[in-house]
Amino acid sequence: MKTALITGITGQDGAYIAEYLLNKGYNVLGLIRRLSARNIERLNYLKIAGDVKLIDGDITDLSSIIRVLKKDKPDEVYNLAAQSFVGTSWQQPILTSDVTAIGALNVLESIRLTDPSIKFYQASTSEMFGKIKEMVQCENTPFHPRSPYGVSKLYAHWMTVNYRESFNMFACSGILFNHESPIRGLEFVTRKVTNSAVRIKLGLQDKLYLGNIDAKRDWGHAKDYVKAMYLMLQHDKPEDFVIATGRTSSVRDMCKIAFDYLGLNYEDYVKIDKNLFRPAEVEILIGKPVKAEKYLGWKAEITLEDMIKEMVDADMKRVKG
Ligand code: NDP
Ligand code: GDR
Repeated sequence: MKTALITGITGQDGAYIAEYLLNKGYNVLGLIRRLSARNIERLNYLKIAGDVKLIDGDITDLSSIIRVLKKDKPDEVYNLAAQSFVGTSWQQPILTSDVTAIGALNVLESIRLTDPSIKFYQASTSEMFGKIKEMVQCENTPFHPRSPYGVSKLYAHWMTVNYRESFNMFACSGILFNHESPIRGLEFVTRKVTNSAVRIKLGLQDKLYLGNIDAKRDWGHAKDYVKAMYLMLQHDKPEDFVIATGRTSSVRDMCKIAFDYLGLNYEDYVKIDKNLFRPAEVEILIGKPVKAEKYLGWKAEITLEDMIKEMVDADMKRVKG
């Protein structure tokens, strides 16, 4: 039986990869930081909280990671922990760098010091492409991050590549484009829209305030994307992969899907709040997941339409109680 350690297990992707690995027969460990109230709603939502072992630790604290690696001896480490909200990264750039950049280095260094044969997955992001240099982005597209979050992720990405090249570690960087689900955080735009559309439909809210609704993203489903993480660590050699759907849609298009599904016209409810615009925007992203398809046999399966409808249905259930 293989053992996997997931940092960020309480987040969206952490919960889905935990579920996926449990179904594959893994012993699943999750690093969980100390909070005044335990935050395991997503693990509860997927009904797996009792099936994973949660271990206290924080990726900004090297010794806590070393301790768990020494004691529990995982075969694979999925480093998903991060300050992952782009908007907050301008308000808290130093914390974002400590967690999202140096945190990843702490995990890599802990592996190097304890057992360099442990396989490592780094949660890299399409935000590293930022101000895009090619219309469609692949593994060879040059980077130009546009936020402290993107810069921090780029540092972690290059450290992953560097540890692979320097110490021959099985370290992979998955460059994942946006992926969402019913357990996406409420601050991210898809879930903000599905939750608000439901509340508007039920008469609990009048308007939905958004920032730049002309921004375009390549949106997939988290359930599809965690499979790619697993496949990267089973590949015969450590490499980096772009994971995307290959289709881009605007925030406006996504609003239309959610509101239409509820029989509402989004234009009657969506208002623009200039304060929600970002200091530097990533206008458009579209990924080209050809390498993942060729070498991992991976392809996105769930469409944006089906995913948004699933999110609306889940929010309707939650809001109605
Ligand atoms: P979430 O924000 O949902 O989850 C982040 C996780 O990191 C949470 O479990 C959080 O714990 C944990 N965390 C934060 N700080 C620390 C810390 N100091 N020590 C230990 N754990 C910490 O993110 P997602 O699940 O959406 O994303 C997973 C990863 O993938 C992130 O690294 C993100 O940047 C990256 N990514 C995400 C994409 C997406 O579209 N979702 C696309 C590309 C990359 P807590 O619950 O206590 O806050
Ligand atoms: P992103 O996701 O920044 O791409 O990062 P987010 O959903 O926050 O924004 C997507 C786009 O929507 C625009 N937008 C708004 N965004 C939010 N959150 N709230 C709004 O009101 C709003 N109005 C318009 C944004 O300006 C942006 O263009 C996500 C995170 O999961 C990262 O961790 C991950 O690395 C990337 O996806 C890939």
